[in-house]
Amino acid sequence: MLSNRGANGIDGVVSSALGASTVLQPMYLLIGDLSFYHDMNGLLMAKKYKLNLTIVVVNNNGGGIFSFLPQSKESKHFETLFGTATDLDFRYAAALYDANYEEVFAAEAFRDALDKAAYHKGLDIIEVHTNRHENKAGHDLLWQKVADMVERESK
Ligand SMILES: Cc1ncc(C[n+]2csc(CCOP(=O)(O)OP(=O)(O)O)c2C)c(N)n1
Repeated sequence: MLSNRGANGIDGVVSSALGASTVLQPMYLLIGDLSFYHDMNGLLMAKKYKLNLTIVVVNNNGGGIFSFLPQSKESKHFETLFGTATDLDFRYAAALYDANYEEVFAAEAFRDALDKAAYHKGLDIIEVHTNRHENKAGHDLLWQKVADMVERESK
């Protein structure tokens, strides 16, 4: 069993996955852009020790989780305090640490990138672009559908 220091917290997620990659292969890390950014320094170990890990960065340009919390209604301060978009282009982080880099916008391209990474030794970073607002709207729609169904069934 491998574990990080707790069930939540964005500290050390990249480093933990790199550590895991040394004892288990193949190894993949699925991570948000802020969590990735928060532990980007950990990538030095991948370069230094030629570690074999595929990182999928779901880049919705900020902390998407907070859109689901009550403070998301505080429009004046929300983006500055919680959304925290970085507008970073992670291809340069990949270049800094000699990682293979792919940027994908669609499911098929994502599958191709995963296939390629499976055959490539070393560090692969696949950046998947998503949209926080569309994600929240999609969840709201699903929740409403479930609520409607439950209501219908309970009558
Ligand atoms: C060390 C630490 N600092 C701050 C937080 C608060 N926090 C929880 S989730 C999160 C943002 C996560 O953003 P991202 O990784 O991009 O994932 P998303 O929510 O967009 O899926 C932050 C800052 C935390 N959990 N741990």
